[in-house]
Amino acid sequence: MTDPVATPTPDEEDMLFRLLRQLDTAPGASQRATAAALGISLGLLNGQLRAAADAGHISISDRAGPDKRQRFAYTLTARGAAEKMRLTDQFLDRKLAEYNALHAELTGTASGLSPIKHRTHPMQNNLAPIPELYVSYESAQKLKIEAGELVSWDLTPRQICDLELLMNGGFNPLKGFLTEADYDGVIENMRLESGALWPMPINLDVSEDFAASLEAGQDIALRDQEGVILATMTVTDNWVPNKVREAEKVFGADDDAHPAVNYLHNHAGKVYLGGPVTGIQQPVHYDFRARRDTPNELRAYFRKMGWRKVVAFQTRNPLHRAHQELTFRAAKEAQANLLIHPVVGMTKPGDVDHFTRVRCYEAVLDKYPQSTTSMSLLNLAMRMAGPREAVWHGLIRANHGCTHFIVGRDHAGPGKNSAGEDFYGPYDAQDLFRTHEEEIGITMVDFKHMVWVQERAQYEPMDEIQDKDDVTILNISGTELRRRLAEGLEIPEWFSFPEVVKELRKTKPPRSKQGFTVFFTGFSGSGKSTIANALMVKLMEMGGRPVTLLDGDIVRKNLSSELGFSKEHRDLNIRRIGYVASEITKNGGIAICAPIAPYATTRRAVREDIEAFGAFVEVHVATSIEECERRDRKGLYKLAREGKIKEFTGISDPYDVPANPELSVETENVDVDNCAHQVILKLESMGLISG
Ligand code: PPS
Repeated sequence: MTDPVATPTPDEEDMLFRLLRQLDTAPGASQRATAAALGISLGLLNGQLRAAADAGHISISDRAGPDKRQRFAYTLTARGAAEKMRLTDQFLDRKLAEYNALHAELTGTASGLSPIKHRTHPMQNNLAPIPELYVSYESAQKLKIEAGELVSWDLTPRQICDLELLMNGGFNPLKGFLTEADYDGVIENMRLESGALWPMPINLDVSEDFAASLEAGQDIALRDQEGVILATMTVTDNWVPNKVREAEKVFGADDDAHPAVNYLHNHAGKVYLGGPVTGIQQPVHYDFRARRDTPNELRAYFRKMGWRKVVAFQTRNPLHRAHQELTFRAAKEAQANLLIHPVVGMTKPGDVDHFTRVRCYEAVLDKYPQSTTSMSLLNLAMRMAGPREAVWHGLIRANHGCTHFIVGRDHAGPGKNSAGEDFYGPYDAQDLFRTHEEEIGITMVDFKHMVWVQERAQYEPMDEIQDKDDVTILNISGTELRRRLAEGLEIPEWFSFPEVVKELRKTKPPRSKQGFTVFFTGFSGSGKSTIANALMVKLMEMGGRPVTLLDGDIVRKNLSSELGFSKEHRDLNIRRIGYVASEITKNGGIAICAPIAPYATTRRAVREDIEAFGAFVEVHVATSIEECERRDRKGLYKLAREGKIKEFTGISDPYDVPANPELSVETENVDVDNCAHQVILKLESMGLISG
């Protein structure tokens, strides 16, 4: 005979309801805080938790708390969530009955209110709230103080973006940075250990020294760049990844021309940490606050507006007429409302900055029917991983409550590889998305390339044009648009909106009015400083923009006076020069740098920093080491040969000859004036100075 199952008493049900509600709102709170919120003892709470776990209402995972003592996290299971919903209805019905009785007692009449059948139909999946990793406000205040004692990691800009989407549910089902097992699955077959689809490794990459200082299971605080604690993380996994494998599997090739592969090898830390995250607060954004929404805020908005179908448009570029046509068509095809969902976290190096883009989006938004379209900004750090990225974007948009997602031609494409070919086929992203569409939980609205058909004065998908030979097909590529902006040329009305073009022209004045950097590199004594000085004077004579010379020797006397010539110190020295030059470039000035800068990777990093704001002109002063040694103007080569100066470039230290400098100048048998003139001609040909 089986034991009769005891029916719970109303008090027991009430207790269970309050417990589930509390664990749902503050799953990461300490037992003490949970017991206090429920007004019961710790002993009683423990009994309740055990019973709820036995009944399958909650799952318990353990982790070391900030105080390093064992601590548990509680998550409502699907059964627990359903039970909470049932008990909520029951609770509301009871309260209503109590109210009706009171109303009758006080007024002698019925209140007229009748029980509403709450959620008789479960809330539409994409509109119901999704789990976040934040603790309640009260717990966050406490945890913040406790976390102040923890070892902390200062997050990089990319990690801040990742953390924000982890915490607010944008990366649901991730509960933290990937563990090693999850990472392996994601790399190999786009699956977490649980089997769930997830195409992108989301890791906390750190330095070897920091990783070595941690114990297994240790809690760390994650801080933003101002030192604000955003979250704590329990480090369960700590490993050195095989980055070549990651590059090949995730990005399709171990080629530094891919921005994410370059990031992986040249910026990301050598060690990865994995483990669950407890969210304390959102990263602070001072810009466009009203335009930023968490997944749950967007879901609530769609609920409120009654938007049952929403098609999302992902973009990292300003919107032009082709985009508008494409989004109109997508909304019509899906019979859905439209969400313009641009990425404002990190996009492809060299993209139009997000401040300008958002101003452009706002101008275009006026051209959409107001009640059908909305815009929200997504603080995502893109990887430009084409097909995998499209699947990832789909999952993120599904988490944000969207039902449809536009995937166009070359979605999140990184451009050309180092052999000058595309990394991915133009429709690879659509193909991979289609394979996983059901699991992603969002319907793809695929689009072919949109082009302007002059005779019909409208945009049409290229593959739908039947009379290609009889009509004039026009298109302006991103590269062509950049060229027209850089050279101050006309941008036709059929291509973009006057408001957008005006915004773009404001931030992207013609090249001859932008800031830029001339970066000389070469051996000591090659003639860098002499040519740089001559160039400076010539540019000052022309006038128009302030010119600053950051000469190797001068920098080492001022900015880098404490540094020596180890690889680490040289890199630091060059990064400092790069930083100053990028600030000058950003503010419309001309920076001339003349360090040895022997390492190609460091020069590339500086190039990237500067190209975000203006042109970077690398000039290799290609004087041979033999000639430099023969000149030996400072007597240093002699000392280096005698071993009195160690790590001397070209004698006892390496120099990576630039592979693709904008200009290479020979100084043997050519005078300084001529060398400087060659640079001037180069600047003219690049449109940086007017002839
Ligand atoms: S680096 O590698 O770019 O950081 O070097 P840089 O700051 O340009 O070096 C500036 C000058 O330092 C003198 N010097 C040396 N150069 C190379 N190797 C060693 N070990 C070294 N020790 C001192 C050298 O004269 C550099 O001057 P110029 O001629 O300006 O390149």
